[in-house]
Amino acid sequence: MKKTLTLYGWHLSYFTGKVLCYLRYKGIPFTDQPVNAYTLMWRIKKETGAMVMPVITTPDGEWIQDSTVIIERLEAQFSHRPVTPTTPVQQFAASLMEAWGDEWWVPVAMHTRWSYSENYALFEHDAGRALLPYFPAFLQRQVVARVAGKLRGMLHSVGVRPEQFALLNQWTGEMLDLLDAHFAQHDFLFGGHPTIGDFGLVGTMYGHLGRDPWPARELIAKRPALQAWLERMRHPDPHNTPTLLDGDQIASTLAPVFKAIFAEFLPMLEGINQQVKTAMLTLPAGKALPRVLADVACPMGQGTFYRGALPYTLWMAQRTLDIYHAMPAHAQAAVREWLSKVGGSAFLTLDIPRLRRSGLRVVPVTQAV
Ligand SMILES: N[C@@H](CCC(=O)N[C@@H](CS)C(=O)NCC(=O)O)C(=O)O
Repeated sequence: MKKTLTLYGWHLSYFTGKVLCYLRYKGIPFTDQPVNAYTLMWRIKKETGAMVMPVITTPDGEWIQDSTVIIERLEAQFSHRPVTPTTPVQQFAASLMEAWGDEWWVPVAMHTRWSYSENYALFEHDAGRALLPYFPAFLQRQVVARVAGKLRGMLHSVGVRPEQFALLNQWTGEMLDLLDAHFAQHDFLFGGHPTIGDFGLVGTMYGHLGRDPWPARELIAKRPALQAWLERMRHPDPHNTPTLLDGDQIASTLAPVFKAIFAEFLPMLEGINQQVKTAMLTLPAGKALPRVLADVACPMGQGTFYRGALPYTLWMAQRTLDIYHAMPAHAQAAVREWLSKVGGSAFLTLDIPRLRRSGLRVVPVTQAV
């Protein structure tokens, strides 16, 4: 039998949902393998350095971790139905949306899953069967309870704190309304087919908002255009040959979304960057930064939201900046012009120390003198 690519992950998982929707859209043959306890805790740990999902194995036996890297690698190999726009503003905006979808939305997903107890039955069922297939249900329940305990233990750090629930709920409702209004006019973020920006955004929407019963009913089903987009992301049409918006345009319905990104996500990146620079003063050369630093305060809607600063998030922003710096001058000018219209000029002034990814962490790259 011809060997295919294998995706190790759970449909419950944020970043597995992202890669799953990508693989389906591209029509790349793959085995959808719910990751079990042995593979997660032993094999993946050994091969990638982190106990994390998703991971893919290639037919050559290579293990690749990190949804962004997985998609980048597969894009280089499978050139049909590309998910990176070819025009500068859309390309830059799609990369930024990937970073925002991956990183900013994590507290929303964690809150809507763990603050509503009716979601637990699905988690217990799916995670139990995945972790310990063929084991008795009572053992599956026990092991899932430990995993759930670990995930609940991360809630405070990502900002899911009771005193912030009202702000988080309000922000989520307003942002989902903006996205619903956009998808009422356009099939995907930048036009007729999904781009890397849509795959970033679907991380939150696939497993957490779209499958968990409370948010699926209370947040998604009430917004039919958003729900229809999610359905297109879940079950892509294999035959359509769509295009993005003409003339490198960004739909006007996304203007308020990008304004929020620059008013909220950008200050978070600046706050993380300050902390990273301070931490680097005492970091031995070649060592990874801690996965989480101290709290960072970020504007969110009408309020201020506090969450742990993840240096990894800067690595995602660095990728977007790299795209800009690799562009020819006329393309950079087009990006700058768009940024100035959506309040994002300061994004280009982010002065991030060069970072290399290592699993879920990042390592400052020591400059040769
Ligand atoms: N940046 C990574 C993040 C992967 C990630 O956070 N995966 C979650 C599940 S959705 C996980 O395994 N977390 C374990 C942990 O944080 O220790 C990616 O894009 O793949």
